[in-house]
Amino acid sequence: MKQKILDILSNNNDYISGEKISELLNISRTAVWKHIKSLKNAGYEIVSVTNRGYKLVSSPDILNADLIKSGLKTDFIAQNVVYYDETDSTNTQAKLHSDMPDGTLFISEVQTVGKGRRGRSWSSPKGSGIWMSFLLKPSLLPSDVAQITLIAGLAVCRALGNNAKIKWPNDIVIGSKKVCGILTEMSAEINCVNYVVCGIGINVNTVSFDEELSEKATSLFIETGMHHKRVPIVRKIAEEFEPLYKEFLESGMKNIIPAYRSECITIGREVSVIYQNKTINGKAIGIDNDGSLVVETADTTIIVSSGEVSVRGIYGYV
Ligand code: BT5
Repeated sequence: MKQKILDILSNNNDYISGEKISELLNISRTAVWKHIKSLKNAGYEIVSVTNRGYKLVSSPDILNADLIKSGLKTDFIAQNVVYYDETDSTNTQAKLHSDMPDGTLFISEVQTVGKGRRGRSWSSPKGSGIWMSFLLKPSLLPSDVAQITLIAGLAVCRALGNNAKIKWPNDIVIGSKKVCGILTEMSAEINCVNYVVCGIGINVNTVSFDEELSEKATSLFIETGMHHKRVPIVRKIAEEFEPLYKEFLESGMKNIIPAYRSECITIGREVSVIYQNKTINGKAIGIDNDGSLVVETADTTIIVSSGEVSVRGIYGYV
């Protein structure tokens, strides 16, 4: 019932009377008042004016599953949400609960064992970031799964705004620092994918980083000087991700790549590709139609498919 009242208040820009709410929900006005009181206790700022009613002024920055799902414009992405106050890693949890529906979102206030690629760790402090994973069940060949990282990157980039750009394949940067990292994992047989977990970590309101990260990491707060609510960002990512993902499952990357290219800052840069333990220096000259990076070296052109390599700009982190 509390959630229903919240939905009514959220969908109303003006005051709405207690009487109207009690009619809509078929409960007493005292019940309305009690629920409003408990919402206020939970951190919602709701003003009440005699003869006018109630108005929601602001919501607390909590990652509430209902707030994420309510009115979300998706068919299946994040329509089921599993929330943790604390967990080891949302990717690990998604894998443990792979029987949950396609599109399930796992999200946590804090991760104690946040994971990056190849055994690296991901700093996921309490309350200041978005640590989340989508469980996906696509009909894909295992070799095409890495492209989901690219789609998620594009969705995050659009959701973050603030000139966020993609550093191929799995980083989102603002300026020359990393604001988000993506880790896509899968369970597969030789020719078929059982499930995919696409994990997304975003530094939202991080005020400062430990010394080892401060040179290469940034947050939305650091870049904009403003606090950002996390739930609207999570919702926007889900809403941006779903149409891209559907398009990808239907027709591959070809219709997505033009948009991807325009957000990708790696193109045109000198890069150092770490490939099968060898470092190859060259210039990233493009992204081909399946999302691979095209690198021109002194004597040849190599096609580097996502998931195989790390790319570090030779000049600084980007
Ligand atoms: C990544 O790996 O960038 C993938 C990060 C994925 C994190 C999400 S959070 C939700 C889900 N659950 C998980 O357990 N993981 C996913 P990689 O490209 O390997 O980058 C890792 C490197 O980034 C580290 O070695 C650090 O140098 C740096 N790093 C660690 N924490 C960071 C942070 N919060 N912000 C920016 N850089 C960070």
